[in-house]
Amino acid sequence: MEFRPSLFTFDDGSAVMCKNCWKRRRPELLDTLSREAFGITPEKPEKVGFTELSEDDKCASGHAVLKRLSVEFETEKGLFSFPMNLFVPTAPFNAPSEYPASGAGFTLKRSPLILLINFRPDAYDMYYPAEEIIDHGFALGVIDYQAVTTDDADMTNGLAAMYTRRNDGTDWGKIGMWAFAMSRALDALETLPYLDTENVTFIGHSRLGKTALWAGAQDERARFVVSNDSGCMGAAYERAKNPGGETVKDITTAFPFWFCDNLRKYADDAESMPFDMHYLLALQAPRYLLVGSAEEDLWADPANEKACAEGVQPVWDLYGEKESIHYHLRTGVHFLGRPDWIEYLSFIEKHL
Ligand code: GTR
Repeated sequence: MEFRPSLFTFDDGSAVMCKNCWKRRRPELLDTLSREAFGITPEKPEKVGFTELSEDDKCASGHAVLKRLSVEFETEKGLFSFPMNLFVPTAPFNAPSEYPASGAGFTLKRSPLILLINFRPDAYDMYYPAEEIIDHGFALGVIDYQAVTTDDADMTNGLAAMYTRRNDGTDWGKIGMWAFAMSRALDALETLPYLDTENVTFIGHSRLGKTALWAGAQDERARFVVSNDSGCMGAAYERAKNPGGETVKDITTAFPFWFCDNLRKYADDAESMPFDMHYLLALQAPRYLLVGSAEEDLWADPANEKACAEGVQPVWDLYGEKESIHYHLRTGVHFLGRPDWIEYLSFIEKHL
């Protein structure tokens, strides 16, 4: 028995040898993570739309517009919506006006999209240097995670209330719901001509880094997936934790509602899990995967984030991709700040 479940062994025991086999292995990994970790995601809604609530054309000293949108879609129990802030860079003054914005006097520049799932509703916030991201030529969509559903055990508010629960251990947890919102935001934004949705990035920090990874695993439209300090049940292996690292027991005790109930079966015995977090990282292949850690963030177990990011390279090898996984370790503590963004933006820019 291998130390960790093998990425390259089908559930029936046969070997995954090539790129085509990997395409059949992928749904097995998704199924395992759905049933045992994050819960089963509802069907994609048929139609997703949005309403533009307001537009600020003086944002970032005129370098961008800030649109406040409401993303809307049908669920099992009726219409659901959540707010999103969308920054779109404007074209230089007097540039040809391909995508005129409603305010006139400026035009929107077609821009690759970064979708950030964030901790707060503020349109300017300490987790993202908005102007710098805009100046690098990116549009930025920001979702306030708790406007989707609250970060607690209450399954009766927001998106949590919109689908019937089966109570069989596989009902989705809050991470699954936040991840679902990221994909629905992308559904809505995909229709906008001024967004380059061939070059979409999903990004999140910490619990929202876990969320960005789970969203990227399920939604292959994200060409870049960034996990910042996602740690336990994110980018870090759960077996053989390093001293100070958060364990499955810790996380299912403090935050059981982030996951499906089945995960709790493994609280005292992570070794018996039918997966480890290389499943989650491998599901990003062959796209670009960026994993960031911070030296002092021992709770997230940087060494195990690095080992896991390196450990999945053989999946990218099937595609002949040698430079698509980017690991970065910076000094300091648990945070998504400017140095992290600069690292990610420069990597993404090189691969647009
Ligand atoms: C911690 C949690 C981590 C991490 C972090 C965060 O308390 O144990 O798994 O997600 O919260 O999201 O800031």
